[in-house]
Amino acid sequence: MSGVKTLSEFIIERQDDFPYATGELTRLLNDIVIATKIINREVNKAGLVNIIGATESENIQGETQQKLDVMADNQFISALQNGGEACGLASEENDHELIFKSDFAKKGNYVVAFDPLDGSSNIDVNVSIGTIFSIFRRKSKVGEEANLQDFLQKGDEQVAAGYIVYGSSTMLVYTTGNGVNGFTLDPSIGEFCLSHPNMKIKEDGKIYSLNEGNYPFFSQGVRDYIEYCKEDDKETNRPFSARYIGSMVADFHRNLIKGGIFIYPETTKAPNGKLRILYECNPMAFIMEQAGGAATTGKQRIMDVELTELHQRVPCIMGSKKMVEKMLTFL
Ligand code: AHM
Ligand code: MG
Repeated sequence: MSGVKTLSEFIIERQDDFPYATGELTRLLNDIVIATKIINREVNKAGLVNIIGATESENIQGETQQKLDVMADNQFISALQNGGEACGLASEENDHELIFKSDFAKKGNYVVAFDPLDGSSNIDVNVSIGTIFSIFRRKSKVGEEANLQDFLQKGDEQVAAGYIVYGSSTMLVYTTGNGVNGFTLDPSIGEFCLSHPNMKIKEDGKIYSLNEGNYPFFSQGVRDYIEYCKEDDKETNRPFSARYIGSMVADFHRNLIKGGIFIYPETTKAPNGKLRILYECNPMAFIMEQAGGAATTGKQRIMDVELTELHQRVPCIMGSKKMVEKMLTFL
């Protein structure tokens, strides 16, 4: 396979970049990759088998769970539970953190937070969806059971984060704090192959992505910024293009590649916005900053926010540095 670098080869090659280079994080990333390959397989045949549509249950946030959400969640749980590197996990689909009880798992050094299938409203309509993950070193003692505090760490404490976008091709993008690299799944060999080395977001862009239907519920500052995006001004490349898929992973991925800003602000209906910091905003903020972009709540850097709850929400503004800086002048 000359000229092709697989994700497994790349992870091993970069192992020494990790602050704790014992090979555990490498194995943990590999466990995650296996889960995502299975999820990818299921997502790809979603219309053929009885796996699209809603379940009869809701998650703790009152959202109806889709069958694929639950399938993806289960894939992650079993991959991490059996892997031995993680001592616990937290996910969008589980009300509370899941602490692994086996002696084997208690020796694990890491906890993982994830959104197994992001963009649930797009599942049934064949539009891109994604998976997001975030990895921390535990705070609790190795050998004991993990606890909630292991998950309530600031974004700055992440040791790795990534996402998978199930789109026209399936891509995995991740960082361990040494830049961002992207891999495309080659279905013929079942391997993610390095396709986007050292990803960098443009300093400035001309795409803005937000759910403008919420305009009446936005603050005056956000409304003013939207009006700014639509003004006609050749010198600053305006009007910008509006692009909004409704899958954070897909919107983020496009903006990362083309330059742009992704916004999910607070609204009068949702004073902290919609997106959850632990497994949506923090991992994406880590990737965004590592790619040279910026990620803020509008008031502070996302990765500086203190966490007090597992499913805590924060307003989210991330993308090309100059666009984020410009937006902040309106807020
Ligand atoms: P989900 O995790 O339940 O799918 O919700 C998160 C998604 C994001 O992917 C996306 O950015 C946002 O919700 C879209 O929300 P809205 O439909 O309010 O625009
Ligand atoms: Mg989500």
